[in-house]
Amino acid sequence: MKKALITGIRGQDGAYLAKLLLEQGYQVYGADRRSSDSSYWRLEKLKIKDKVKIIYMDLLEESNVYEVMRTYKFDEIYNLAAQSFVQVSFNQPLLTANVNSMGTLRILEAIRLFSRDTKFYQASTSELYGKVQEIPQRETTPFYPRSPYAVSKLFAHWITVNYREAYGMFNVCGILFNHESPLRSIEFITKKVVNGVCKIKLGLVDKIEVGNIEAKRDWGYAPEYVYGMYLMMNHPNPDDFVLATGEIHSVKELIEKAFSLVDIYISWQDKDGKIIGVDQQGKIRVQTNQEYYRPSEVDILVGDYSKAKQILGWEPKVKFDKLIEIMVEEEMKELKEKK
Ligand code: NAP
Ligand code: F7E
Repeated sequence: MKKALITGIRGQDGAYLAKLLLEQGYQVYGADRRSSDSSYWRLEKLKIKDKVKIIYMDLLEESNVYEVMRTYKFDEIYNLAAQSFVQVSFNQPLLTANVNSMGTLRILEAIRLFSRDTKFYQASTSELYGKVQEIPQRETTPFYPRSPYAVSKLFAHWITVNYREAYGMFNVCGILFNHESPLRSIEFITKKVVNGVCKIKLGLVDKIEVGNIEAKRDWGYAPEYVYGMYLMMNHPNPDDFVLATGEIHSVKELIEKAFSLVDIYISWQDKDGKIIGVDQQGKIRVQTNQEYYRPSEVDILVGDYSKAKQILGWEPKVKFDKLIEIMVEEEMKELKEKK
């Protein structure tokens, strides 16, 4: 039985990956940091909480990381832990760098010293492309990060590659474009919009406030992306792969799609106060607020996943429309249950 460690076990991807690895017959360990909140709601929702062994390993605490590597000698480690919210990285750049960059290096050093046969997956990101140098972005596209988050992940990406080249370690980087699900945290735009739209439909709130609606992303479905992580780790040659859908949609389209699914006409107010359309009840439904703009934005991301398709046989089935349908349906169900 293979033994895998997932850092970031409480996060969206950690939960889906744990479920997948358990289904594949792995013994799954989840690395967690101490928190006053003892709930593991995502693992519970997927009905796997009792099957995952939780161990404490804060990426900021070097001795934790070393001790865990020395003790367990995992077959595979999936490093999903991160300060993953781009906007917060502008307010907490040092914390972001410490967790995302140094945290990754702490694990790599521990593997190099104590557990050399452990395979390592690094959660790299489409944010590395930032101010994009070509469209669509592929593995060979030069990086141009645009946030402290992206810069921190750039270090993590290259140090993972460097340890592969320097020490012959089995290290892979998955350069994953945005992937979403009902388990997404509320601060990210898909979940925020879906949650807000469903609450408006149920009469719980009047409007949502958002930032830059012109930004364009390539949004996929998280369970399919964690399957890609597993394929990368189980391929004979360690390499780096883009996972994406190849479809591009703006935040505005996301909002329009979500409102259309609950049959509500959208009325907008932009950040200069200009109103576009008023709904049947005379209400503004979407308000643009400067607070949600970023100091430097990533305007457009769209990935080319042909390498993953060719070498791993990976291909996404759930594209934008279906993704938003899944999220709206699940959100509506949950909100009605809570009511
Ligand atoms: P997420 O939901 O934000 O989960 C990140 C997890 O990391 C959280 O459970 C968090 O713990 C944990 N963590 C934060 N700081 C830590 C520390 N010091 N020590 C130990 N654990 C710590 O992220 P996700 O969406 O699942 O993404 C997984 C990974 O993929 C992240 O590295 C992210 O940057 C990267 N990524 C995500 C996407 C995407 O679209 N989802 C795309 C590309 C790359 P708490 O629960 O205690 O806060
Ligand atoms: O923003 C715009 C915002 O926060 C998407 C993380 O998983 O994917 C994620 O990072 C876009 C941006 O995701 C709001 O300005 C407008 O252009 O959902 P997001 P992200 O920044 O793309 C990458 C691949 C990761 O690696 C990250 O870990 O939407 N936007 N209005 C807004 N975004 C938010 N959050 N909230 C708004 O109100």
